[in-house]
Amino acid sequence: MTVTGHRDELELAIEAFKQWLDTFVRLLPKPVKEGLRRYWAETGVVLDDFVYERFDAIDLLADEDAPTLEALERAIEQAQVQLTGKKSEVVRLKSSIGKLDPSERAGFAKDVQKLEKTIGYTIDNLQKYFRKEAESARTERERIDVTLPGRRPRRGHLHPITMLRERIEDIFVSLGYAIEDGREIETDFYNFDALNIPQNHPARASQDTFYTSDGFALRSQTSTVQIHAMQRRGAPVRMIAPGRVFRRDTPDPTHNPMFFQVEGLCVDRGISMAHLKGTVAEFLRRMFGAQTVTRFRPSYFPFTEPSAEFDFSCFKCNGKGCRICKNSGWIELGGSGMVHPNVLRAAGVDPEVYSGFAFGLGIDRMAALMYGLDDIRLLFENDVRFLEQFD
Ligand code: 2U9
Repeated sequence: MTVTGHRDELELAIEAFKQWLDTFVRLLPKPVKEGLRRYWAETGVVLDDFVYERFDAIDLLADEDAPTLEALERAIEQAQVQLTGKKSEVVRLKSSIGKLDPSERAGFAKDVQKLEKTIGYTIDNLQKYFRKEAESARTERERIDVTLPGRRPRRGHLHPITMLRERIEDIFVSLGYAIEDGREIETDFYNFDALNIPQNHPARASQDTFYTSDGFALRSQTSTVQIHAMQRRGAPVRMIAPGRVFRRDTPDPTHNPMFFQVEGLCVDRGISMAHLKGTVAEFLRRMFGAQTVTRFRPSYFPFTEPSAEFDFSCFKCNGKGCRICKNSGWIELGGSGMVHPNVLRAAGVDPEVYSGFAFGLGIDRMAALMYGLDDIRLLFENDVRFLEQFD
């Protein structure tokens, strides 16, 4: 191999590096170039003149075509491998030094080393800068502004029936009543017989419910809870039993096969109809305001004797007559009466010693009245657009 051949190859390697620089510089948008110049000024690095010269060349790229800082960082990494790696021209030239004529060796080796240093130093410097810039761009992109208002999770709220049940419970707890809960699947005995509704009694039809194949029934009223409680604790008792009940009704705006009730029971020595009237009237005053008047109308229930339905003066018009009370001034709410001696007996309480009153009302019916709903089924559809109005 001739001496000039080696020199040519060295020249070619220098040219290749300059070409790489040219291509690279063309990729740089103006602000990046300016940033790089500032970086050189600040750090005081000195690179070969031909590096600086290339940075003064015109900007060919429109900013929007500019590669990302990450892409530039990757381009430099590739160049490092290509220009200084094991398979690079510089390394090949270095390994050929030994084969040279000894008179050429020292001079050529010096020049190859100089090129190696120039490339290494330049690439190193560029790499440092672009790493730093790409990193701060990443940090900027991923920065979280902790002063921005947060996205607040929407808070839910209780179902309107639950809210109303809790209000009713609070009133009775303050009157000294316990709250009792029970099972929704019952035997015939607790749902009917114990409530003085024997087989073939016509009331079984109006309280028809759902049965399981092995003879259990979905409770049609929460009185079942009160029978259990009296059996367990005996008299005296003061309790309310709120809960879900079932009836074989065809759904319509005022009926649903599943609905909610509250029933109250007070059993003690000497309990009379006066206690019933006073308790229901007090409950309704606390519920609808001190001006509320209550009235009782004779009625019939198998489990109470005597029995009465109760109405209260309309909370909207105060008895004058309006759309809500259908111009009557009164709103019908529930049923009540003195617990039938047969019921006390079935629950293990001696009717010769104790007497008691009981009452019942529908929570959903009450909710429909208070919120002006024209269809109680809305309460059970679980449509959030409906429910969120009761926050
Ligand atoms: C026991 C004995 C008797 C509870 C009573 C009513 C009358 C009544 C209805 C109101 C509207 C049911 O939800 S509704 O359809 N209830 O008319 N409930 S007396 O009597 C009892 C309770 C427990 C041991």
